Amino acid sequence: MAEISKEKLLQIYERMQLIRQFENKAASLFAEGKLAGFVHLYAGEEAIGVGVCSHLTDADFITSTHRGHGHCIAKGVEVNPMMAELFGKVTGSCKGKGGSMHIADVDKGMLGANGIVGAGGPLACGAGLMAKVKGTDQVTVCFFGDGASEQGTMHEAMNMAKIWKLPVVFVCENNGFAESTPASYHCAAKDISDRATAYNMPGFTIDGTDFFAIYEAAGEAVARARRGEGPSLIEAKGFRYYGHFEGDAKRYYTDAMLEDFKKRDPILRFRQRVLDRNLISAAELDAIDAKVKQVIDDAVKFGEESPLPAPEDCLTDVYVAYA
Ligand SMILES: Cc1ncc(C[n+]2csc(CCOP(=O)(O)OP(=O)(O)O)c2C)c(N)n1
Repeated sequence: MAEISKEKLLQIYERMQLIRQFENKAASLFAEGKLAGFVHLYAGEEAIGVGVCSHLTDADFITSTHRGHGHCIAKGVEVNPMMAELFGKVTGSCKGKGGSMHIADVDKGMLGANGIVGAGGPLACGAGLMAKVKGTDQVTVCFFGDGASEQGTMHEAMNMAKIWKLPVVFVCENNGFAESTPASYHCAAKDISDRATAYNMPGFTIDGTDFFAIYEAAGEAVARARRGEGPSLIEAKGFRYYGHFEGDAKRYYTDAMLEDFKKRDPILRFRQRVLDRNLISAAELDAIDAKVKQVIDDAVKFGEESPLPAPEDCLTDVYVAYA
């Protein structure tokens, strides 16, 4: 922790709060019937996205999942176009044609949320191969879930990344469930990171609610990739507060589990740690909470007041023109 400046710690806290408040707002907007389509929320996993993306620049890439809002914010995508995208408005990141599950911002290196479980692995290898062929030092992070870890695509991607020594960091966000199926049921391995051995790459399992553990592990993996030493696999074990998607009855969550989640809340843990060490004052953190609330309220207003795409533009930006 000593090497993280106060300025950066404040930025990290703000990003995590931005994710939390964006997701809480998305949940209430969905409940009010204002958002169409599927919405999968990332609240509870903030430390993973932010801990990893804190080591990346706009020139680096990430691939995401169906639970992609947190990855977008962690990578620096603006919340106004994100919120507008959820509303399906023309000012959205994808001009309102992608929705929650397809938010992308290539200028920020966010290659897109993705409804196909396990699809991010091959995409990350593509971005990694591009960086390798061009000789840049760009790193690609592939976020994927515990459920996705069972997909053949992820195994193929990890094998390919290793044999071609691609600058890719595989980050498995193990929130304990694939939809309602517990990881203990669907996963034959003790830890998903054990599979790194099969691909002859470094593999670690860390606490996905401990920002500082993630920051440290990701820092090493990103540096290794940037030095041209190839891929790594990080498994971050945590939880998600919300159900698989908004509308999920969450019958697989017990009261005891929800109590346990609150005790391990990654934002509260971060807050406690910086307060205990007198690195940031409670007043400074509270000021960030208030600022973020305003940013989110403004984003909702922006989204609600923006126009819908014109009907005649229905097919533009959907298919790539073939010249
Ligand atoms: C190829 C494919 N198979 C199945 C689905 C249906 N599906 C959507 S999300 C999901 C579970 C994903 O679980 P995990 O990878 O652990 O991510 P999490 O939802 O926990 O973030 C499944 C099976 C899909 N979208 N794509």
